[in-house]
Amino acid sequence: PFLENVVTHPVFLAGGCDTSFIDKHPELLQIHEKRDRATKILSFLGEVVVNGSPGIVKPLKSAELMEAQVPEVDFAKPRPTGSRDLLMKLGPEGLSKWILEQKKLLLTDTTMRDAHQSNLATRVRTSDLLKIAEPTSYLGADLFSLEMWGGATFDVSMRFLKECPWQRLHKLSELIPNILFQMLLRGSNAVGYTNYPDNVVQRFVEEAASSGVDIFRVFDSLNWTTGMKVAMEAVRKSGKICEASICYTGDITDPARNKYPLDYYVSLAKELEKMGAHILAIKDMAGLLKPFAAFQLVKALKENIGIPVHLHTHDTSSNGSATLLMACQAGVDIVDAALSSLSGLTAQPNLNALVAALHGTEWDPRVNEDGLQKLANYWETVRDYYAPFESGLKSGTAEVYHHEIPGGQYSNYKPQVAGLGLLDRWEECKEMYHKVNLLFGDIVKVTPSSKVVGDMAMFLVKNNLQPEDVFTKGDELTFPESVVGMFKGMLGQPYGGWPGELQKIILRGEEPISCRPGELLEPVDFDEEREKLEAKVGHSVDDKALMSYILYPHVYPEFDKHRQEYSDTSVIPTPIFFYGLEPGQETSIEIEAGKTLIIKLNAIGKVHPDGTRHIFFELNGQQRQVVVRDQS
Ligand code: 3PY
Ligand code: ZN
Repeated sequence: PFLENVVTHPVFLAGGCDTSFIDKHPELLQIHEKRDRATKILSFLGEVVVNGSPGIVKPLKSAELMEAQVPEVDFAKPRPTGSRDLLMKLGPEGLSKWILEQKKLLLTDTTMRDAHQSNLATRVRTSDLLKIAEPTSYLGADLFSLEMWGGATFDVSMRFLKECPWQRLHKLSELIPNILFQMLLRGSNAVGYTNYPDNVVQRFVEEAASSGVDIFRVFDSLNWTTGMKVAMEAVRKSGKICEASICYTGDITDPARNKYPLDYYVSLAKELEKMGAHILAIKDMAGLLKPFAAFQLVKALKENIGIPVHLHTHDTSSNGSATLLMACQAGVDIVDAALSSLSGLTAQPNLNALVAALHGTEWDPRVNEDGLQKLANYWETVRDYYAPFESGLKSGTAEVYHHEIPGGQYSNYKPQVAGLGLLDRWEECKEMYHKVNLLFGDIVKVTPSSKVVGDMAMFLVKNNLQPEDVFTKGDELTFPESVVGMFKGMLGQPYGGWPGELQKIILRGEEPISCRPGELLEPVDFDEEREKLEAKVGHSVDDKALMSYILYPHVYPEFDKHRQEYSDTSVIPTPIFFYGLEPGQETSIEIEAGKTLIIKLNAIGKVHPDGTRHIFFELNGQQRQVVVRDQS
């Protein structure tokens, strides 16, 4: 208010003041900026205190959550060199050869991406990743890679966590410069749920590569290699590692499930090798690859292709560790696992236990076991912060071999089902997922095709329909948009084609496409989109923000609005961010290096007749209040 009074004073406005000292002391204005940020943070905290966090039905008490202990590491010692240093030295082809020469089993730690996507609905926040980043670069230096970006993290970080995914990537790569960073890229769906024009996929890959991603695990949700071409070429062009995936479904050991036999996977792998993959990934997104099947598959792949094989599975059945060990015996080069405290259930098998099991064998990964335990201990405490996002699964379940729901989808499908008021019919929704897969012709189910199966299953349960009803009542039904799009060919072509009669019913006479959807989509005019976005958010945007907007045109502006209203809330500790403060509780928030706000909630005022409340805080010892509308 003081500053406002000064700058609106007639003498000041008439130019009667010598203000040149302000030009010489820019820090004066920074103080104002800092204050402003503090007010915005207080407004956000007031909002959480009064209205809670969106989507959290049963909040925890932040004061009861322990602070996670960051392991002590001697940072004065030089940082150990790691796989990223190797990539710089050898290049992607050289690294691929180096992998093949290793007898030891190489390990990818998925804790920072798929493990929390699968067990905690992708909710792990950047601040929790950053706190453990530097210790990870020392204690995990012998790991082959860290999967820490892509998949659902891009969307969820903006949509729910109000964080910038690019900032996460950038900050992590500064703190962990020695270990390869790996992301999951959904082919022409990039990090979204729909096909994007080719120039968007290309630009996204360029941007991600220059921001710190070293390995791109590319897949197509129907195993349609044509749909992987643009992304794979873009990765190769960026000079990074192109890891192309075969997505595993069905059961090669079950003669009754004969749509996807061993040969199917081997020829797919050969094709991807020809298309320029540096590494082949077996992407077992639902954890359907049983241990003996893993042995057969890996052995056949190693006999038929000349690039390394990297196995990704999920532990939903709790057979995951056995699958990894059998793959190891068959000669797999790299496997994915998660630090013990975030492993298991719908996520990856336990990395620490795997290391212990292989200790002293010919495949001994020779990593810092004690160091990995310390990292796992940190995550054990952090996991408690995210309890409301757990899937509810208490143990492994062989039921996954029946419903085939991917691990990354399971913890999302349940809240979606709950959102439709169908939680009491959860068992039915899982069974319907199975039935819809058969209705669709037994397809590969992974984002986004898995989402379409889920959408259709929920649609049928909600409307009290069975798959057979689609054939008799199809004309009267308004199918979910995602289902119509998929049958139109907008996610590509499934192996064996779509069931013809069903496709006709769903498309109502509209002709499906058989070409690559990207061929039909107009290239995006980036300058035009930038102008649109800048007009929408009222400020200039950089290339990364523009990319976020192009991929998520509705989510990005909401995220930007949050930033303008509340500033960068990713700096707020997770317990406070989700669950707020109790009266009398104090917290400290480092808004930037060396600048900390000490905030205490003093009291929550009564609701005024206009529906607002005053929230009384102490900020660095001074009384402050904010006004919040009570939504209850
Ligand atoms: C994703 O696409 O997010 C996945 O994790 C698929 O398994
Ligand atoms: Zn996965």
